[in-house]
Amino acid sequence: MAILPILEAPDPRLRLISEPVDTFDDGLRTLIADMFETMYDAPGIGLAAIQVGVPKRLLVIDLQDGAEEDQEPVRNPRVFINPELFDPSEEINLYSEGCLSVPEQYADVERPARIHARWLDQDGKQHEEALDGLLSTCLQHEMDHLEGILFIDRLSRLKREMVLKKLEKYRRSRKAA
Ligand code: GNR
Ligand code: NI
Repeated sequence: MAILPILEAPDPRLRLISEPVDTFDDGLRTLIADMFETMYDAPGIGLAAIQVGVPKRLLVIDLQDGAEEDQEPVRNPRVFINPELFDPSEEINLYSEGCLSVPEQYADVERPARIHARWLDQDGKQHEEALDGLLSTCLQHEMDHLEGILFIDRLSRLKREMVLKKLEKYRRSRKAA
């Protein structure tokens, strides 16, 4: 297993549209294991393959409930391959999102509160589920990555420019440290 480097904005590879996965082999299983290791190390609750430079329609999520309350996190690793979203709720949710590719920046993003999803697991088996709460938000955020979209693209231009300015400032402080 390996911790992979995470691409950061404005890396142009984050703008690629990812291609469907068509082979379910050991290479795919190794990539999935490395993505989980990279996500847990970051730490984050989701990771799309393009964030580690692989333009495939593959993402991993683990909300790790309890991780922020000083408890042992409860691990629930989930793999989504070639996911499709449908029947979004009219009700909209506001969540302060972050992204490992836009480090240390957070901003409120509006998304449908509930969504239906269809996807394949690492054995190629199909699943379908109705999702809500943070899982719904996180899956929509990850799906955006497959289309080359970052959460900052969903902010007003003013807010996006503020976040990008703060990201530059954070980068300078990180370099100086
Ligand atoms: O770790 C992450 N946290 C998060 C918080 C709110 C909404 C979405 C996310 S996903 C993010 C990890 C990441 O960048 N995934 O692409
Ligand atoms: Ni992200």
